[in-house]
Amino acid sequence: MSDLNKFKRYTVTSALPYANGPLHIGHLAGAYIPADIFVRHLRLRKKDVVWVCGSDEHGAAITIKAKKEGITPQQIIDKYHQQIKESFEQFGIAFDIYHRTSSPVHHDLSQEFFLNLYEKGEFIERESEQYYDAEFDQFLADRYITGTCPNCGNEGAYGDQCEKCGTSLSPTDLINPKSTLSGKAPVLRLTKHWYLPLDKYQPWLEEWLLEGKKNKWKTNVYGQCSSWLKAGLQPRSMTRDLDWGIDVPLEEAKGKKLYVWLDAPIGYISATKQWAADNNKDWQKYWKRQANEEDNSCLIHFIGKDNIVFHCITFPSILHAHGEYILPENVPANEFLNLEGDKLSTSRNHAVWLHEYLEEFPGKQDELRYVLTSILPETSDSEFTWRDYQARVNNELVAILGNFVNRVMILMHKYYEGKVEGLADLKDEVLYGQIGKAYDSIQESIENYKFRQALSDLMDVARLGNKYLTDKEPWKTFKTDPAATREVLQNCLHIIANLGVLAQPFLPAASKKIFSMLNLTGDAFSYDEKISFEDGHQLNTPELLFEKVEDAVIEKQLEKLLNKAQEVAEAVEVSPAKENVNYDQFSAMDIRVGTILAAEKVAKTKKLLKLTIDTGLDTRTVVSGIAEYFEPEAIVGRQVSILVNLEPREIKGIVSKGMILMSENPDGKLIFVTPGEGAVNGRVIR
Ligand code: B3M
Ligand code: ZN
Repeated sequence: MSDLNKFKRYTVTSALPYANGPLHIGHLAGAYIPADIFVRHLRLRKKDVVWVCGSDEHGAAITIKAKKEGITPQQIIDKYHQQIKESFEQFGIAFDIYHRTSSPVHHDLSQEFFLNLYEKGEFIERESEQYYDAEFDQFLADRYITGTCPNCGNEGAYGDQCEKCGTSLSPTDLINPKSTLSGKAPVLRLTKHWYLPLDKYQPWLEEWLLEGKKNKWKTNVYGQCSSWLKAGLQPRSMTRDLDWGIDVPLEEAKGKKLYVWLDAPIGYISATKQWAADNNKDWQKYWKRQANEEDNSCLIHFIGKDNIVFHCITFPSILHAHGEYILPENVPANEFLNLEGDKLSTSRNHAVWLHEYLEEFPGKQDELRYVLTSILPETSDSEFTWRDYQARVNNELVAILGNFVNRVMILMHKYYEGKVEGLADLKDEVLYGQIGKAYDSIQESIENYKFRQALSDLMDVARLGNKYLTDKEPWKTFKTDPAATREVLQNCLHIIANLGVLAQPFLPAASKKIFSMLNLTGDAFSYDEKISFEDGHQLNTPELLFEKVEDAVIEKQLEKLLNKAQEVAEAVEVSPAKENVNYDQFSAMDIRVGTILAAEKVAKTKKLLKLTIDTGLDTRTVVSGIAEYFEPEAIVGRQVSILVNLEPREIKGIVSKGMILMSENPDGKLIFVTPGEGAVNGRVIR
């Protein structure tokens, strides 16, 4: 049995979704379905476990969405928190609490954390110059400042963006800047931010992560961590000059907010606090180091791969710096789920939305759980297609599991009016042994985060049942050997009951249906509860566990995806065409394939990254205004298109040679213009 068994208590977390849009199948496959299976399993093992989640309600994700919908951040979070919470509930995701980071408990705890680190002198304090409104006593970030766009001359450009030409800006880029509060010209003033010295924690992290977790963590997770450590960690600012978020609890930091990635993971702890208060528990047992190490709780974070750095580097560093908290035992992050050959995308509306699925497929939660569990992106990206959904439901759920249960139930009713006689236990030794093995292997797989394997082992039990029934052919012996016939069918009932038990973490609704058909009561059957039938036990009327998915249903979904893509394409505003150039003008531009070798933030800027590019001609530096959209760590190794003969320009003291070609998605987020597969550094793009 796995390592997990040494713990008395479990604290399980799933990434807090941003309350800025509905949930889709990618979310489910990343951090929710795996955790739901894991937690249901622990509960069946009668473990003490709390599973927390909630809405992440701070950060640019929220304010940008509010701006886009023309409502306040508060309205955005209220709207989507409610919708997300309801979708999770209807889908049957069984969190102990679905909390929110706008709650006072959370604000208090986040400030407490900040102060704790502050008082220990953990933060590095650094100053840089930013615009300030002396009359209103406030720094002017983003929309608090307007001026003339240096790009298109629009006089009403904001401090973060010109809405006319779409250029993204910093306040210091604006010509004739004005405060939107006082209408006056701002002054430059130094502003201070507080940085977490990740470089200082690096030796500790290396020891904890590289030594401690090497053999236990998934290779995709461990690999990402070790490459960041190899690149060397840098201090990271934990405060922002923003108007939405949690106040930095320092007199001298008035108007500043905590960085969203400081407060969000603390959301796990505040959610636990709220749950404990509601349920008469002690939250500290689930989060703090106990006097006796063996009494510590086991902390597991379920997340998607884009959140690995925050859960494996930043948050553990914060917990470590604080000192009183336990650290994650494992972070079984999943890779990404694609949809119909393309990345899931909120902005392109290329997604299967959970609330729409629940509406269009009422009562079919288990079908989606099943399909997504079978294709979980556990070790690499995977893909959802509607045809595959149909095939898995029809050929597996209906044809294997549903069919076995149904055949047995029908025969039991046909031959014996649904009455069990004699035979309380499973009598066939071979079957008995095989089912026992399935119990072991399924649990072992779940505890090692191999949910696809566990599900496949569960289906093997149903296959075993079908084979047993087909081999024994009770319909042929009914007249000639009544005792043997009854034994075969009642052995099958035992297989069904065990399927009911084992299916609980994966297919909770089907498993309830099974118990109800068998007329076995009880809310949840733990693994070690012995299932037996009393003499004279009456079965209930059979009902179908699953229904076939017809072609028309699938075609409708495929059409819907196409229509959505069409709508989005039509809604995107396209800037007017520029004047013609001749061929020579075009070919004068030397555009090549290159690869990003290194990336780092340019000090004292929000938007700039210093990139080191292998252009095939040389290795050179390019300063690019993409820092708001990409984490430096995430783009190293990426192929890009680069204009190599642009005149060198000095930007913030760095000589930039060339320009990376970018475009934007419908939300205005910058995206790379990526060379196609097989592109080679230095080759000309023409
Ligand atoms: N709100 C979700 C995301 O990056 C982010 C997770 C927070 S977990 C503490 O999509
Ligand atoms: Zn402009």
